[in-house]
Amino acid sequence: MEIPKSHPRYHSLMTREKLVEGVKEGLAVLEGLIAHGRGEAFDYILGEKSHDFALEAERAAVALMKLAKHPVISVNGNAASLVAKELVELSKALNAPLEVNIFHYSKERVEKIAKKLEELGGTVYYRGDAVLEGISHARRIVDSRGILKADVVLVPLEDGDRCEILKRHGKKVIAIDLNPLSRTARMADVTIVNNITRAIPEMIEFAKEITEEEAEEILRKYDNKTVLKRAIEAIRDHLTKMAEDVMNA
Ligand code: PTJ
Repeated sequence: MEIPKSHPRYHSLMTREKLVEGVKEGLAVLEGLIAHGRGEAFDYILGEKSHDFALEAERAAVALMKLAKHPVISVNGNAASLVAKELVELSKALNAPLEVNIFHYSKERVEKIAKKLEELGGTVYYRGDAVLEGISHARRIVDSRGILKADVVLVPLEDGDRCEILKRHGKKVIAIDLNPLSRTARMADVTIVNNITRAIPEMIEFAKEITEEEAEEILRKYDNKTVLKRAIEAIRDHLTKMAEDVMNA
């Protein structure tokens, strides 16, 4: 579909189109469109921008991955449809391999996502030769070289019990989720309340800038509870402003 650049919702519509393409290519599932709609709604009431609390969490996420022994970036259908190229770039910048891990499991889709990332130059794990004990659904299928032995896992765009289980396995979890109220957002060690389409490019820049020394300092000062609180307050403040704008119009 041709979307004119002058359209007031150009970026949002282009992102939608990417996801629709992802479904057509067999990378994402139809449920991914519903999940995206939820994300869009939160993005809207957050003002569709990278807030200071998101940037702070992105810096902490990069710091955590820089200091990790085995950082891994988990990729699902939505993430692969929206930011495949950027995920490969981040993976290289942080020396953190990508692992395909999907909720609505099919071997064919795992391979399609892996192929797309590999074509872009990514190091991708998708052997599925190990199981993460404690999870009953398909996300338990992991790669013994990746999530199984990882000490830090970046999990973009998911809500469910995996974050809790990963933590029970002693791993630190970084979530990217526009919904600060989701279980994953509340349980993660670092929660990036931002659109993945903005968060990953920003993280690539931080990965180039932050030294290991700085990483330690960033983590010493970081408090995820405060970040979550600020995200929820940002929604409240944005809605208050919108209500005032209605009255003043
Ligand atoms: O490819 P699969 O099979 O692994 O399936 C992927 C989906 C996304 C369908 C699956 O993980 C799922 O059902 O996710 P949930 O439980 O709907 O959670 C997705 C979360 O991501 C929600 O809290 C959304 O608000 C959030 N979200 C959606 N789009 C974005 C987003 N967060 C950041 N950026 C987005 N673009």
